[in-house]
Amino acid sequence: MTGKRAFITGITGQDGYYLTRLLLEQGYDVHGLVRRTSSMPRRRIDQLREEMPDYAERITLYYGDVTDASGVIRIVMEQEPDEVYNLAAQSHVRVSFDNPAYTQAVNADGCLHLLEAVRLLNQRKPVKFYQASTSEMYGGIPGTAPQSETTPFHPRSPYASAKVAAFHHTVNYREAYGIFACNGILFNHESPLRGENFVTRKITLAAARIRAGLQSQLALGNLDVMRDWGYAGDYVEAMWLMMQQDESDDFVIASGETHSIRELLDLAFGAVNLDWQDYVVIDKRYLRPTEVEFLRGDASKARRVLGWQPKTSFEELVQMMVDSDCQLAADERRRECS
Ligand code: NAP
Ligand code: G4F
Repeated sequence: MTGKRAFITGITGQDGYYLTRLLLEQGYDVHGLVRRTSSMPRRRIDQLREEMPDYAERITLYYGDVTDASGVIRIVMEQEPDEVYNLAAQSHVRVSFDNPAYTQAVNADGCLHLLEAVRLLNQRKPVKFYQASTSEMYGGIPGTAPQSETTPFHPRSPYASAKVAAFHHTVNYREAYGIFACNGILFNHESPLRGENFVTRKITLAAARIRAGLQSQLALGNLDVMRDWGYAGDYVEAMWLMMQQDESDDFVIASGETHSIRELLDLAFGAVNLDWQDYVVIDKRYLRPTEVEFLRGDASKARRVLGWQPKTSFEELVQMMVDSDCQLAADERRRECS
């Protein structure tokens, strides 16, 4: 047991699941912020509690919302965590064009509220802060050179602009108040627990459901983009490693490879012996007013300073997601037939 206490916003999300799992294994007590909704969207945390029954008692959840500064500050001051991970976000880039002000409130102001809480607590005891920054901040940078910590930002969506603001808030609190505050600039990372409206999961789920006879078509947007995709389970290790350093800093976390959506389609549909060209249609609803065409990260600083590198290849990631979605499709089919 480390006896350490972590506070995670966004604990119900994909990364929240993997980070909570890692921290419990490291001996932490994990405290998490959950939003009150009518439908209780806690399936990932419930899954974790079932998978790790001996650790279930060490997860404590609080109702709250990062847009509510008073609530966030009260929880942090009362619980006195050693480490705060701000993963909460309106995390869908396309949706951010429809809800720009809301995205700004959650993704930028939410971070500022957490930083204020950390600044106040830091007057009482040392506390470390992690901000979930993103490769989307590089956005429209021309060319195909890998993006590193020194690449300038060029946000191409309300999501990315808000994340750039949060990035700078984090750096500013580090410089102004001397608090331990770091940015993980994470490139796309996926898993079987990825939200179903992100392109990887949308594709692996569709491949599995089409194979099982549950779906006949897959509607997608822009197929011409390139992304640097990694496995979320590997990437949360980098978050934790950043927080174990003596000095806070900002790190790119990426696989260093880039792949097209067509390659992703080849792999996912190939894994279930189908040809995606027979099923994919283009739907303008999924296009974005401005697009991020090309992402490939240079994580050499993380390798050098943190000793971090990804363990899961792109091919293994897609296979893992297809296998999991085939299982879900089989369960769905059984339910339909019973
Ligand atoms: P996710 O699955 O969409 O999870 C987002 C989490 O934020 C959920 O727990 C969500 O709660 C919570 N949330 C949303 N609005 C909130 C609010 N107003 N107050 C409190 N909580 C709120 O995203 P993810 O993939 O795990 O990503 C985690 C973080 O990393 C996000 O900040 C994302 O922007 C960033 N990021 C992700 C990637 C990636 O490729 N996955 C790459 C770079 C950066 P509900 O369950 O109630 O919706
Ligand atoms: O899977 P996506 O929605 O992820 P995107 O936009 O790259 O954002 C994700 O990664 C970021 C890190 O770079 C995170 F910060 C962010 O929170 C999120 O996790 O889309 C990937 C690409 C885009 O270029 C999109 O235009 O896929 C293209 N795409 C094509 N058809 C589609 C679709 N994306 C989605 N979601 N749905 C489609 O039907």
